[in-house]
Amino acid sequence: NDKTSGSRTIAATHPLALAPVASPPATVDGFVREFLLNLNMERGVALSSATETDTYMALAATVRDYLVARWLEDQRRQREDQRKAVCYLSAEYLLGRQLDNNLLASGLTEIATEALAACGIDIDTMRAHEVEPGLGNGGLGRLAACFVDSLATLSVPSIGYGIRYEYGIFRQVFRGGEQIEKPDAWLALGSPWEFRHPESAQTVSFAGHTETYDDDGVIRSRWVPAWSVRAVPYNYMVPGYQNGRVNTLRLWSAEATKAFDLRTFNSGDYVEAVRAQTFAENISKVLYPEDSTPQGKELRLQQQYFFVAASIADYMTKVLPEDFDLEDLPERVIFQLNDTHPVIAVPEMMRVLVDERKLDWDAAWAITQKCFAYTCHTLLPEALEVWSVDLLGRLLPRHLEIIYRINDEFLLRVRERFGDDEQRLRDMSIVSEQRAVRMAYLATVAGSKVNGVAELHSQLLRERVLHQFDEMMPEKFTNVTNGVTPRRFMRLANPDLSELITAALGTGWLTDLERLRELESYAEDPDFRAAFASVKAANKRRLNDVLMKRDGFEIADDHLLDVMVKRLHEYKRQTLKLLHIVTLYERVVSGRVAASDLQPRTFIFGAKAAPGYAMAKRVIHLINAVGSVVNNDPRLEGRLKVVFPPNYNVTLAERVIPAADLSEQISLAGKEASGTGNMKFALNGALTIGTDDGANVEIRELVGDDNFFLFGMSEPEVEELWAAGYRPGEFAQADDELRRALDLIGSGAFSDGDRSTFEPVVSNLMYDDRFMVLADYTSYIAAQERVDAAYADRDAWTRSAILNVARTGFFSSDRSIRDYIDRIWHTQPAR
Ligand code: NTF
Repeated sequence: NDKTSGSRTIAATHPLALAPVASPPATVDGFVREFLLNLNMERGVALSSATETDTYMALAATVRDYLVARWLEDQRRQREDQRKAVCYLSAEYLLGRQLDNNLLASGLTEIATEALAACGIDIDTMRAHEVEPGLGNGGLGRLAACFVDSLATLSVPSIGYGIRYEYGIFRQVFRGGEQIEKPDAWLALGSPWEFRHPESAQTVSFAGHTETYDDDGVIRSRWVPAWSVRAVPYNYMVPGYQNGRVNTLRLWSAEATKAFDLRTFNSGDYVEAVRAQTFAENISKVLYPEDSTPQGKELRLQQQYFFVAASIADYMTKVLPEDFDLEDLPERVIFQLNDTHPVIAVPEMMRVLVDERKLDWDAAWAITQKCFAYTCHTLLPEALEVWSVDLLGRLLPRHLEIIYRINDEFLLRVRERFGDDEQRLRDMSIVSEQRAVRMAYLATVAGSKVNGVAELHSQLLRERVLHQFDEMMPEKFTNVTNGVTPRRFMRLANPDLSELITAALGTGWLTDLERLRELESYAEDPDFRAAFASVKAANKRRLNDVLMKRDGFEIADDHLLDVMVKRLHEYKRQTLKLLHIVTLYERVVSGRVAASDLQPRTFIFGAKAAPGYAMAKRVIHLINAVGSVVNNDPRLEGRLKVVFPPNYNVTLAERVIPAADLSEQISLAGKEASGTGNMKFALNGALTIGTDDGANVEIRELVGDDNFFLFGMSEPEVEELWAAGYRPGEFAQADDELRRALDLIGSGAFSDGDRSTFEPVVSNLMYDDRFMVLADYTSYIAAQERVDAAYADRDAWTRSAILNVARTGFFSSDRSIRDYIDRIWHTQPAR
């Protein structure tokens, strides 16, 4: 096992063997031939007897074949040029389906469509056959996926490192309106996009103890671990958009080590050896389904260390040349920490440099500090990861020692700078008084830069969450506003709009999204508006077809499509949206408003709740309960519909977002770090109703107040109300309709008269309401009335929608990556 074949040099003489095999010809004939080769030679089946899985696998392999030569060439060049590279460390990559994206990137969509048709295969069936890899929870994981797309499109030498979870985010089903979680066996039929490389496996160790030893007169520490697992890499190609560039995403899978087996076999316990195997494989078994609220579970820490230790070892031993001078490491690589999940990489790098490479501590620390940068994705204090000293000491004893030393030296610097301010020292200590390691602090101390993900978020990070760190080292703090890839979320998700834009602007805008500005003048052109409106209408019909087939839901043509899709979390305030729906319903059933006076609306929800998050699950139940009452009450004359398709994922997002008229971004100001769904909606011509939170602030500034429905308290107003003592009941007293809506829910109207089912939701709002739903209700309802009024003038609405598209090119993830390069990474594109 130790004798890998990966690093030996092969002296080839045949001219054909001197370079990678050329890509198959990019013609229909070439594609058909390659496809049949894969089907016959790899799958071992004839076209006449092939199943859908056979043809899908052969198709994927064919697309792969077109990309491989470029991929190998890019790797060769990087070895030759050794340009500074980005190692993006992320515990999540929410990739979405691969086939269409890879066809688009390689410019093969038309050829493949024709080639398959000539083989009697409908390419749409193939698209639908793919199970999306759901290796992420929500925004954070999807952002990582957008970033690897942009990194490749901008030809940035980079590797994405992560975990190949055997089970991704759970599949959500509803039973009696309640969420049930089902395992996501996305690998059941195998994944055609990956290359497994067992010969490049890394060993990752855990537990045991540390000791000192005399190394030729130098006293050194070393770690004597108790057990280890093998980290086996699976490589995925990440093609840039039609630029011939192919980057690598390397996801690690845990397997049992031979050494481990041997030890147990020696003790004669066969069953124990097999159990050990399962134990090892558990590490990459399943994605933790918590979003914005970490689980302090041991297995979770194992996952984190597992993937960063493997990634650092991979980079240091396989990517770096052998004789590399480690002092130059910061000129060669930057490890970007995607939130705190990979922060254990910091002490791991120190361990490698000090214990293994035998650098002295100060030199190692100087290098490490320059090689890491940290992105924070939250403001919720409960979302900042901490690990108990006990757990760390048990699982990673050497890392705990290193963390203590980093902390000691840091606190010395704090003392030097601020004097013996004991309170400050306690506040800033990486290890808290509760004997917990604050991973965000460790990342801030270690990283060369710390960035938030939207202007407001970065500002609040500096002013609140990391205020004392900002006082001490303001030069570390910066902002990089999030972005989304226009390839997936415009070109693929909204082909008709893309065509309309290309007809107006020509090509090139997909990689230069600020060019959407040129659409501003088209907003004044009635013909263009008509064309834009008919694209939206077609997208609604397409969504109708998808939802009809998927869940039996109908989307009426003349309804305003009002969409709230995102994880279920109290701070995001799905209950505020619900209170709006219940208010409209109550107005009609109480006779205060005639159904015929309602603007017809369909409310779409998509949301998964963390399986252990009871309140979030109850809200899901309530949405479904309100839906089944509202959808079936004849008094509404079909003018309000609630549609909650289960299992919202990237694939469904690609259908829902292009059809939306109204985008709901209604978190309490100061709670949503950025949001990225908000960007996708605006870029697809939905108007936003939103608070001044996260990237909403920047969206509103760009599109203008006339094209955005702002409501709710600002972040300073939120703070002020908290400080004054927030009593939600007072808001219910002050607004008659709010009280009626709450009473209706509490009365059991949506639970067959059972008052207890949703009582916890109502009393939580009345007596606790951490996220101030009731305080923002009145302003929200008023804003919704402005929405109805605006929608009544459909042409003016369309004009606003076009201006949303025209003015939000800023939110391309290409721009985000350029900002990372300018402000943090300082890398150059590949040759
Ligand atoms: C999420 N953070 C934030 O809640 C979103 O506002 C943001 O758009 C995305 O990150 C991407 O930056 C998290 O999921 C976590 F884990 F950090 F809380």
